[in-house]
Amino acid sequence: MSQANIKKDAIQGPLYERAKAQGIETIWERAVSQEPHCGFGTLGLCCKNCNLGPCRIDPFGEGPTCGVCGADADTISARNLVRHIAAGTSCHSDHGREIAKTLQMVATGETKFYKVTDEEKLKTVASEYKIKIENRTITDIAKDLAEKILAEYGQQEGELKLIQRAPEKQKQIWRKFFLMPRGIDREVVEAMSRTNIGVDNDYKNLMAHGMRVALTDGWGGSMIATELTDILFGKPSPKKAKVNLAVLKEDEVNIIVHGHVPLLSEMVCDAVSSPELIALAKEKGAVGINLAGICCTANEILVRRGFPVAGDFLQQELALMTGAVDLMLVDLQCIMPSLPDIAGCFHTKIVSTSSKARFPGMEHVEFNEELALPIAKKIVQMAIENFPKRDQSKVCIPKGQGQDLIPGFTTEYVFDMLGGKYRPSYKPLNEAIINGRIRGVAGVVGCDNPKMASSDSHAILVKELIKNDVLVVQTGCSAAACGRAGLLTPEAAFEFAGKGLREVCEAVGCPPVLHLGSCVDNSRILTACCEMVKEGGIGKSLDELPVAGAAPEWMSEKAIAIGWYFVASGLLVLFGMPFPVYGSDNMTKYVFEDVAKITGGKWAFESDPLKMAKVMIEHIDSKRKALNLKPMIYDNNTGVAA
Ligand code: SF4
Ligand code: MSK
Repeated sequence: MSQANIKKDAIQGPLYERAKAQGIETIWERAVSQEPHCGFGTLGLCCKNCNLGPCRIDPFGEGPTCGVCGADADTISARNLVRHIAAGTSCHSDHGREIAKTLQMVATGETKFYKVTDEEKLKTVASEYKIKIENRTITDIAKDLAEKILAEYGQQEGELKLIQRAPEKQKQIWRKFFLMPRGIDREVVEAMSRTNIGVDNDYKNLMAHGMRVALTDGWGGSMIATELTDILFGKPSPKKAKVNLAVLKEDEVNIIVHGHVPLLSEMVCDAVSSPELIALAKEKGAVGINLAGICCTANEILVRRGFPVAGDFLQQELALMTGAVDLMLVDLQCIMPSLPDIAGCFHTKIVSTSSKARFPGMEHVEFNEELALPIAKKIVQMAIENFPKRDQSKVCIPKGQGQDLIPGFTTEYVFDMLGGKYRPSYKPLNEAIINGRIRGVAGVVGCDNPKMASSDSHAILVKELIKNDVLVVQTGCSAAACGRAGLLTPEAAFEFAGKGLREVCEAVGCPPVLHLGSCVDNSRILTACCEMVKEGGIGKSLDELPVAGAAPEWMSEKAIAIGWYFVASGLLVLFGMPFPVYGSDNMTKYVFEDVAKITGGKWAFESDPLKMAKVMIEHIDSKRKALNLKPMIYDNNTGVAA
């Protein structure tokens, strides 16, 4: 029952050894200390939803078969899963709400530190919300759009606006099976209500609502976050950048931004180029100010501004172990509460900034949009003032300058990249799939997790996919992992890609692995799939496309929500580890069989990255076969014939 495989990972390296030598505990020790994980929890068989319990079901049928209230394994595991989906959806949707609120403040003049950067995208999205565009100012359009979106969070009836982007068949399925989301907060509140003791006890009915909540995330909260961030800060575009802990500088003030919502980090990007702060840094003995990121804040400032990525989720503690971080500022999501303890071993200051996420042991400087830039400058100044306290004898930064990568691809950029300036279209991509130069498209996304046995699941999986001519799109920490492995460069096509994909990458000069941004930017994968359907020739609906998705090392409830919105949208999703349902035969059957009959989407769990690639490639090939597209040869490392 326990996950005995704690990663002995290349990611750990000398910084981990350093922590161990100094007796500093990191995620790897804590992971081991939790072994064996609770079997009831792993199987989804424990419930603490009321004070009659906590209750647990005996998976071997020798003990209790239901909780005190009579809830059985099906009900308990379904309720738990729906609560995970609701929590993940809440995170992404609340992120979207903060961006919408900022757009509103821009329009009403409550903040002067942000502006509408992408007017064209503002008009496009506003039209989808049926807002009048002609003869109106950008400010008026932005005000209406922000108001309509904020109202949509509490909308009681009707359908979300951006979900109308989906192909007709998906919308018909969602309407037929009552999966179509009405309002964002509404669906999450209903999920919490249904999962109370004595409310919804039918696992199928619970899971239908779970899918409705997940769809609210992908086509609602996350898509809103992506679209409005593009409107405020501009659409990302490909640019040269660097990734890994070597991007920290011995002779500069090192600032790390960590978390998810890019409202403060964008301001920090501006603050670090302020002449007076650079002068102050020099006065304090530094050569300059170096800004880098961790987790999805990193991805946000990477894809829009080209700032380097120091690391992903698993590397947040190791970044502090360099002894070279003068200040790490965090907002919310994926931030380990262990950070202040490690920072305390060095001179590093850690600053929390969100009223929603406070951490014992962290200094708090509360962010607000009205004073966004002054707050960012204050935090940068704190970092500079802290630089002279750095003990250079304790500094240990990995050698090198950081690995090159080209991030910043979007749904829209594919038009320009493949279609050319004068005939923007998805036709070249679809044609490349039809003629077999590209076999299909795979999204490889999500977290990293010390439970995974393989030292680098993301890179192994992605290399196998591109070797077999599958174009890969990425977001989140998975993109950072593959970036570190050198897969996000055009040159990677020559080294790792199959012949067909290599030719396409060579012709357009793009990497075989495209970085689309942060976790909320998984919504770009949905919209890109919609464009592929619209273009025609490779399927009339999302479930017909030769595409597949994977989160090899998922850990967050957000990943569960993301996985479910892709499956509910008709796609195959593989997780490296199962979510907790195996304790219920009915729920297991629901996940593996029943859901496919409803949405056309599928779940699979596989921890071996090469076998994972095999499942994805076979799925893509089955879709190609159904579309009568050219059959492909499968060059596999698993020793299993295709
Ligand atoms: Fe136990 Fe039922 Fe209460 Fe859950 S809801 S803790 S199964 S009594
Ligand atoms: S940051 S959710 S560890 S991808 Fe978006 Fe990384 Fe997973 Fe957090």
